Amino acid sequence: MGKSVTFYDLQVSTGATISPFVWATKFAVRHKGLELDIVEGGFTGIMDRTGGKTERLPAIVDEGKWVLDSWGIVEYLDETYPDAPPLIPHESVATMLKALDAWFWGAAVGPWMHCYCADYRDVCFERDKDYVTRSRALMLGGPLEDIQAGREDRLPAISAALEPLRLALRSSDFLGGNAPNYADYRIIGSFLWLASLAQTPALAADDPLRPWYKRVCALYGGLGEHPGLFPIFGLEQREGDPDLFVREAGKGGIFKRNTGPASTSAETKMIGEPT
Ligand SMILES: N[C@@H](CCC(=O)N[C@@H](CS)C(=O)NCC(=O)O)C(=O)O
Repeated sequence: MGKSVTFYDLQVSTGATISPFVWATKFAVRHKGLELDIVEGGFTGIMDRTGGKTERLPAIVDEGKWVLDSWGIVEYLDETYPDAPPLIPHESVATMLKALDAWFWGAAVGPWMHCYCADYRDVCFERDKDYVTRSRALMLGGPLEDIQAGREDRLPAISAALEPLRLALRSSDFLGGNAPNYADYRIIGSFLWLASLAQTPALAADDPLRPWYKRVCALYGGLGEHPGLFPIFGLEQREGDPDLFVREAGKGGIFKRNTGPASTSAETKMIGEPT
């Protein structure tokens, strides 16, 4: 057993972690070769559990030092353990990940929250339900059942919007290339947030993201394979729904490599020669 850090978890009644920030950080700690010494708990009592150190999780304690905030913890881990594989191998990864993560929250996490907010409350510990109902209704601007209603009409378009991620992961095992880095952990954190609560799947059974999802979940002895998680793949396309994903691999833009006129002649035939 290697060195461990004290890790303040945020769980639901199945015992699974719910927060995308906490999930990402669990993977980050394990990436550094450290073990997780979990302090269990749900949404209420965070201040009590942490001795007044924080209202939000994740938080870790390493050799007596408290470190707060998912991004703060990643910076701390890379600074403190420079000999272990880097989470952010180059500053460009941090910059691009911030763009990717912001896109993903706007395209998926926010819209999914509006599709799953009652499931989110229902999966919480009994003692957390009043607080979660109240706080999430304020966050989302209405009763959770009303906001979640009609989700079957919204889920297909959310799935379709994830094409940029599919394009990248069709030709790469990980967002980190041939090995995972913090980009993978950050994005899988949001998928696992969904898996911790979803009572109906959000993505097609044959979604091209599925092999990557399985690959990342299997890391570190199956860190993302908690038995309390629900299936997120299995959404069926109904008549009138948009395609849940694009079936053929990327053809345009960055994926359409110019190797000389033979590679562009068909297109030239269609659009005509420059005059
Ligand atoms: N910026 C923080 C955000 C953490 C955060 O918002 N955590 C949420 C869970 S997703 C939390 O602790 N919520 C407690 C609550 O809702 O009372 C980070 O990256 O760690």
